[in-house]
Amino acid sequence: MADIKLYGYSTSPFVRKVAACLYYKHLPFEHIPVNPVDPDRMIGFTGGRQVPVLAIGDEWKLDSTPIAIWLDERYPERPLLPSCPEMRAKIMKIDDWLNESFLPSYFRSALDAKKDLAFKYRAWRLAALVSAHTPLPEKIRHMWPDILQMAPFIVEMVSKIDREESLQDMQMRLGMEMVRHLNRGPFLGGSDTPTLVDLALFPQLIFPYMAGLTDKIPTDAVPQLKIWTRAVAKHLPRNPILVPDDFIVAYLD
Ligand SMILES: N[C@@H](CCC(=O)N[C@@H](CS)C(=O)NCC(=O)O)C(=O)O
Repeated sequence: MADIKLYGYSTSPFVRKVAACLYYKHLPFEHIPVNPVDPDRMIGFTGGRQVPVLAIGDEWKLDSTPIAIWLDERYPERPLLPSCPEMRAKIMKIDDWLNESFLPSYFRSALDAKKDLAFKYRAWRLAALVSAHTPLPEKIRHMWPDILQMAPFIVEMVSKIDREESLQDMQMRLGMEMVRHLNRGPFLGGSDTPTLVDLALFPQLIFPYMAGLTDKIPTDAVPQLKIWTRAVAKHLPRNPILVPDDFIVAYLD
């Protein structure tokens, strides 16, 4: 089998999405950490700064969803997308919601945050997680709260969000949409097996808890979502978030 390499940093939801797809498909891969301050060193060959990048042998691809489609083409076992056209269209629609609304909402909460102590601690923790793989200069780590609020890709991603709606209303709406997408389950879109969208959403929900940014999984307050989280977890390793084990603060019960 060709060597599979996943380039990226664990703090990116799109990188974690691709990692979860690889774990779900039982495909061994090497995680190549990319320093977000100096991405060229590792992914200069792409001509850009965007992660995730997945390389299979001599070929490589950008963009989490096209990467997942490519993985299914190359390795059809344990498909990420259903073969039934109707179900596939449904999953792709949920994936659009994840890519365009749900995941960017996390970047909005960083951008709109007051620079209070709680925000600074979370930002410094994120810097420590990046630094665990690709050491950042101390000065850069200290500046991480400012860097998060200035990063051009974050500013650009958030500029596409309608900020007329308050952050709190947006988070509430997204939570309700998540429950609607779960349908009757057991997996998103009413699928019987996990798909790309479960593997994109799950690491995002558990990352802050496992990596020491929050002390709860907020969706655990909703019984259907708590059941769904544990059902997805059964298909993945105990630590599927690309953070070194000794940085994990809590595991799913
Ligand atoms: N549509 C892309 C989005 C990837 C993305 O936004 N990656 C961010 C990290 S979360 C990135 O590489 N930002 C650095 C940059 O673009 O300069 C995907 O699904 O993979």
